[in-house]
Amino acid sequence: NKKAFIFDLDGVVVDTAKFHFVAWQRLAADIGINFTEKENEQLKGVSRVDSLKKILEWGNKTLPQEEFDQKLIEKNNQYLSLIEGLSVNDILPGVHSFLLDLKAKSQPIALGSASKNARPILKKLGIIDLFDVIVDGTNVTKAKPNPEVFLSACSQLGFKATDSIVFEDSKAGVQAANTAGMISIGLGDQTNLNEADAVFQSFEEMPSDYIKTLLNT
Ligand code: B16
Ligand code: MG
Repeated sequence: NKKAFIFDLDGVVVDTAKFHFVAWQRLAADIGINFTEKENEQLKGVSRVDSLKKILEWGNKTLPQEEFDQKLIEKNNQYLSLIEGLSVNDILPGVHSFLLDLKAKSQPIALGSASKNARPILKKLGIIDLFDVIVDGTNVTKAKPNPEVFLSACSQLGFKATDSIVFEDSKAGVQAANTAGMISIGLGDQTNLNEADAVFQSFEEMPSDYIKTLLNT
């Protein structure tokens, strides 16, 4: 019995949200916008371009196209310097053993992330080889909650959407999985992720035989 196991990256495999936050906050401050942690929550799973659009909207500012593009480059450079030191120790609790358990059971594993930095991050974490398929911000055109990223991952693995399970920390990502007809497992805050089929605070909170449960759904 096999299923396609599809993982979001930021907030599921690794806690990069705090680095995105710092980088966006510096950028916002530069253009005179006060950017809060609560607003950052709404940028989870949202692409880089759309994130900047939202920040400008919240701050009631506009930027000429050239400056907009320049700001995106600055934000990413800032972000890349913040994640420079990422290592195996930054994998979120319970994720590594969960992935290894799936491997031991010969279950297919994919990444479904909006990030354009997904591959270098997985390399830094030392787990890129555990993923059979990687779909990230460099491969998709439609951002979550559009299901493109997850549908592409499951079809590349050769599975039907209804035989796929998505692990997500963002509302938009849970909605994408649901729209695709996949099983959605939320990681994080129950209130924010109430549309998911199941929610856990972290992988450590999952019952030890949860993979078995998922394989029988
Ligand atoms: P980048 P995920 C998303 O990754 C992040 O949650 C989101 O905050 C970020 O803006 C987006 O990737 C784009 O990332 O700037 O690295 O291309 O959660 O879909 O893995
Ligand atoms: Mg995420």
